[in-house]
Amino acid sequence: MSTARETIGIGVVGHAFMGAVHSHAWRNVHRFFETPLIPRLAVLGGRDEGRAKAAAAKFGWADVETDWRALITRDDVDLVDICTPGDSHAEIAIAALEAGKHVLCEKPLANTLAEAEAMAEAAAKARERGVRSMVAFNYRRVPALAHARQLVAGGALGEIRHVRSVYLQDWLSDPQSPMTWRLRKEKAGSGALGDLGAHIVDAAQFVTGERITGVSALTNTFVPERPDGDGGRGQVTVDDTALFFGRLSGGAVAGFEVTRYALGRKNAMRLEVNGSKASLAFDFESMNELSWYDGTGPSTEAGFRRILVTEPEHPYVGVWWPPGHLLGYEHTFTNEVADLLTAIGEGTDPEPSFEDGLGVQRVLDAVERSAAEEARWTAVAAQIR
Ligand code: SOE
Repeated sequence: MSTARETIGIGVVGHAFMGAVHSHAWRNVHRFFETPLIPRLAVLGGRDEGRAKAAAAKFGWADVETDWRALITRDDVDLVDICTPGDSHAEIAIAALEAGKHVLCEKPLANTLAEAEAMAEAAAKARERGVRSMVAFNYRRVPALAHARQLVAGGALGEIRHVRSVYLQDWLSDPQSPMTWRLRKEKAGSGALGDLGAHIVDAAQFVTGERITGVSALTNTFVPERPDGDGGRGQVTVDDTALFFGRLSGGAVAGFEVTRYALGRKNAMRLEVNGSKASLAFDFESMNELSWYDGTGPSTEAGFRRILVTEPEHPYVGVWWPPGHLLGYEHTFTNEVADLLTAIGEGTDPEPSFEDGLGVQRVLDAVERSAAEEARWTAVAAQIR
């Protein structure tokens, strides 16, 4: 491996689940990918100094800051990675971009459409100064989904007719499960819709290369209050589930369902695309596989077959393990930051951009407006670029 690669100072804000998985990615990425830049784990941000220090020691960060404002202006930080709840994304991202720092921001891009618009505008201005930004839709970096996109783009499916995607979890099924920030609108923006729906909207648009142009939606909150952990009860102010269908710009129809109440489904992020020549299907719980049906051959030999997406020719796989030696959730983040470092090093725009994140936000916003009027058909405004 080359020793001449430059380093880039990283500052991560937040050290819970996403902070941990991003830390893992930053630590390892250059050991597998020949990225033009090597991350320097400069500083980890967290409001509680003791907890931030413990996390920094565990994940290998050189220093901590308890105030994100101090973190984003440090000279040893070139890139700010935002792993906080959605209520702080816009403020941190815009300030970091204005301070000349590249930004990676967890999904969904923001809690509101107005915030997402402001972020996309700040990203466009920063781009003119060579400052890059990316929203962290990590499922784009699952090799099987990246491969699915290539198959669609290469015409292997023919004309796309149906897209169906669900994202099912079950961690809220027990009404006694306690409150968390994810159930408070002021913190999380929305519930299953923003947390899980953002992923499948992005995945559907990414794999098909098309845009959702309108939706009709229903949402529901099954358990309106939960134990707050202090002996009291807290109000759940977000959706527990969202169900919506829509049209794609290429003429296909699409159906989506997200929930945190599908008992037995732990992280079932699924996508199926049916075209005029073939169908493909993906399930994150078997993330190294794609199901593939070729509709062009003799019907007597037709049937779904399993493609094990672990060949070195498949996207991202070549730097990892030999065929059949499976990848996991954490690899998607390492693949993601590899793409980001490559774009920054080469002076190109990483994807998905904040504009892409805004596009997803527009769909989520249309879903909420439609659901507020019991599934009224609601158009999704076109992208700004
Ligand atoms: C929780 O529902 C969660 O961690 C999401 O926030 C992530 O984006 C998803 O990858 C797994 O589930």
